[in-house]
Amino acid sequence: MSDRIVDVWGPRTPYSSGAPWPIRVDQRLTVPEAEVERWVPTACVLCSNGCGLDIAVRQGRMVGVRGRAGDRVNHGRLGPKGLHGWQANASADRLTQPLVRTDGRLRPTDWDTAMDLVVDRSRQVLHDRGPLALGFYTSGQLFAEEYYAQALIARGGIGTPHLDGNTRLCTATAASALIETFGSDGNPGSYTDIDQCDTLLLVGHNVATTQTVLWARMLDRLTGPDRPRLVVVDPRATPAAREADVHLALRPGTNVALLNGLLHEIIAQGRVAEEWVRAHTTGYRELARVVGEYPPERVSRICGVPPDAIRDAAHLLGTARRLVSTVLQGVYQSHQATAAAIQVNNINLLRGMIGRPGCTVFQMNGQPTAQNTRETGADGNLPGFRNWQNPHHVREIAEAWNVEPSRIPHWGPPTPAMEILRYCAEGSIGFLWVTGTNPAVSLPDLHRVRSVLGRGGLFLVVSDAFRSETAELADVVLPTALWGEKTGCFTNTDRTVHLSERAIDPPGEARADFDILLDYARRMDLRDKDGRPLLRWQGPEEAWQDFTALTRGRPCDQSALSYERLRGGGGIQWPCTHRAPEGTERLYTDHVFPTGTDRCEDFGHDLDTGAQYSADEHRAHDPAGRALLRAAHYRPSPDPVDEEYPLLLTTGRLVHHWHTRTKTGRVPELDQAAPDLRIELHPDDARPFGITDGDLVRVRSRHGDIVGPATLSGHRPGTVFVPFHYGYWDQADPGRHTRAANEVTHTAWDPVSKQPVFKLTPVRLRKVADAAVGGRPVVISEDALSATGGSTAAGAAPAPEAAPESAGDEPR
Ligand SMILES: Nc1nc2c(c(=O)[nH]1)N[C@H]1C(S)=C(S)[C@@H](COP(=O)(O)OP(=O)(O)OC[C@H]3O[C@@H](n4cnc5c(=O)[nH]c(N)nc54)[C@H](O)[C@@H]3O)O[C@H]1N2
Ligand SMILES: Nc1nc2c(c(=O)[nH]1)N[C@H]1C(S)=C(S)[C@@H](COP(=O)(O)OP(=O)(O)OC[C@H]3O[C@@H](n4cnc5c(=O)[nH]c(N)nc54)[C@H](O)[C@@H]3O)O[C@H]1N2
Ligand code: SF4
Ligand SMILES: [Mo]
Repeated sequence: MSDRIVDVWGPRTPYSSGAPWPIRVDQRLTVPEAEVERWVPTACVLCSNGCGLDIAVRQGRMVGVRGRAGDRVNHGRLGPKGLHGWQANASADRLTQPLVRTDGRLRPTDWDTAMDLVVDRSRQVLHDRGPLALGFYTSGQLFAEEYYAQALIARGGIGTPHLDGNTRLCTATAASALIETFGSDGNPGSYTDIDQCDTLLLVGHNVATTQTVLWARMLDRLTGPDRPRLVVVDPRATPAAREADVHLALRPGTNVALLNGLLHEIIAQGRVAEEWVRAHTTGYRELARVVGEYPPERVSRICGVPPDAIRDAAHLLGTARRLVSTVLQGVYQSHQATAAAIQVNNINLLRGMIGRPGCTVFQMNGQPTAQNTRETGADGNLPGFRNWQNPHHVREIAEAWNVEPSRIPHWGPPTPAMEILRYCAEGSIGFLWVTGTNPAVSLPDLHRVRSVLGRGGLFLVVSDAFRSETAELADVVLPTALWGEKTGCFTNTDRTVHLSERAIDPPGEARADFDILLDYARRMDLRDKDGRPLLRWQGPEEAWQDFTALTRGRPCDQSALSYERLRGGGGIQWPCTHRAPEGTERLYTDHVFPTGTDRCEDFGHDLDTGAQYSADEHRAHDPAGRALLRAAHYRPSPDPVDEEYPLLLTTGRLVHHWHTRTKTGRVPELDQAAPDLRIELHPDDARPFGITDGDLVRVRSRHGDIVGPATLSGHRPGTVFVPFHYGYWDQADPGRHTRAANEVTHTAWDPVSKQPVFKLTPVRLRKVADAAVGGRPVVISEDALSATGGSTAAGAAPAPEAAPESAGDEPR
């Protein structure tokens, strides 16, 4: 039996550049293999890596999983969540009946009663106040067919722009960064680029923890014969940072300065691929002018890293022959999210390292199906990566849906999640349907979120498989099927699409979201302009056919990607067309980008203010197929530390838990590995308060506070880290709100992507109790795990010391 609880990445299978990543099949069964009746193909939905796996079924129950040896993503491997997470499906406390609030309490009822109530309220609000009074807040964890149904219902049926996903909290910046640089969403590269690169740059991406199988792939290269060089930009000494040649442990919130510094040095060291840049990009002169103001000494003062470390890192990037860069939440959940993410694109572009084997940037996804939320138009854009400001694009959708173009809201951009919440707070939205997300734990500033979602004038519908903290606030709770209990497709970070087949039945009366949405559309009597039902599908396959037909000719063209093709295979990368029926490994191999005014997904934004450019502004400088080098100056966080709140809180993830733990908290192996909140402090910050390991401490911000045991494993003085996984559903007193990281965070977002800032909250500390008295035990910490992370190859330099925090002439 594989143990990925402690041995998170499993045994090393080193390989060299260009060789195939060796196969290693990870499997976990709770019955003898001979007793397995069926293996049902799917992929893992516990992160954006999308590892191919088969579900073992016996007597109508899941009894295990096995990584698929032939899958292009994982070559058989599974991580801790992939191997164990499926057990949550069988928890005794799954929702099996709809619940409706009567006399202040949620009580079980039948589907007709619940759906009638949902539909009556929708109609009443629609009739009395119009489509703008209805909102939909969805997920990055449903299937493409389900999002497409939501997009059709909200944008084509009801006619509201208020549809967004929790992808707004997750990878809105990935989409923005790709669109602003390349004209369209969709990662250019392929995981096979990791097999071929000679240099890796990880920016704000704790890959060893959050995409364990991807890290296993990187680690197998790092322990192989021709080790790639590794540069890590992260304030914390993550497992990847400990393997790095250069670890730039920057002050949180200073990404733009640091990346400008790297660009400055790449230019100063004469490492620009000048001819390529001239032929395939625009904006070099302005970029060079701006980054010219970021010599290493200045950057060092802003970011708190030694100037030589910046030079060393730039030297590695500048001498790379094949560079893969990755970006995730350390960038996306910061105040200059899009501006910073774009600078990583710029590094690859200045080096001409895009659209070639071993050369790419990954603006990473987090959730398993976030890419589909974006492709189907269930978040801030229109289906098929279409531009809401392009009348031709709107007409294409209107024709496919057979509705008037005026029905589809396109007078302004689709509403981002934080704005939907604001409309709920102000009362202009009176009906909100939440599917597949738990905002009462995952949104910033939970005091506000609870009061908004619990507001009397808001009718709240929640579709979930469990009675989450958000479900507790609902007027109607609809019990849903989970992964493994329904069929649909989803797409990972490197554009690999998998078909996930139903393996078992959902418990009780739980239903697939797809079926619930179809039922809603039918009961709402949503019709096209000829009076025919708007959603005419019998099952998800027909929805998939319609959706993929609508992608024809767009960058995410999946018009040849049928269920049939997806069956039995190892995942197929889009674009998948009749000309490329096997899929497409890499985008932009001809170095032509979808940036033209008539083709692009968006006309772009001012990176400082977020102001949207118009078609005319875009056309005046039509990049016509060139990638855009966009420059940005560093701006200090608008919410800086001060004497009262002298430390910076950054929040994020632990390896054993998934988000608000509705799944992983119900799997004993995962739960026991990390049973409770822990507050990671640097010993220097703990000392003045007499705080030692395990002591109970309070972390307070201007917005709220939390209490938990300290662990003195912090790497950077002045930085506190707290995982955001722990809410209240499994607490003895769920009304005591002192555990979720988002009690402390505040409402602020990136001006371009509108993604909330979760990584930068000024806080102060206080000791509450000694470990012996009130502290709770800290079980498996990630530091203990990293000991198993393979050897550091010879030649790897030690991580440089951080510069003292007090140094610096820069405003903070
Ligand atoms: N185990 C596990 N895996 C997951 C998930 C999970 O919940 N659990 N969730 C999935 C999802 S949806 C997502 S979005 C991904 C997120 O995956 P990651 O982005 O890798 O994870 P995070 O822990 O949110 O943050 C990443 C890193 O950002 C660093 N950071 C903080 N501030 C800064 C800064 O100013 N600059 C830089 N450069 N770095 C900074 C933090 O120290 C942290 O190590 O993980 C996915 N995988
Ligand atoms: N402080 C802080 N906050 C953060 C972050 C951070 O780093 N720090 N990260 C942000 C990010 S990147 C993300 S992605 C979010 C994640 O935040 P959430 O989206 O709130 O996280 P989950 O716990 O995954 O919630 C998913 C819900 O959907 C349910 N569910 C699962 N499958 C299905 C299904 O098929 N159908 C339906 N209807 N329901 C289903 C689950 O039971 C669960 O209640 O959190 C964000 N919040
Ligand atoms: S890396 Fe992600 S997709 Fe792969 S097994 Fe782990 S959680 Fe699942
Ligand atoms: Mo995410």
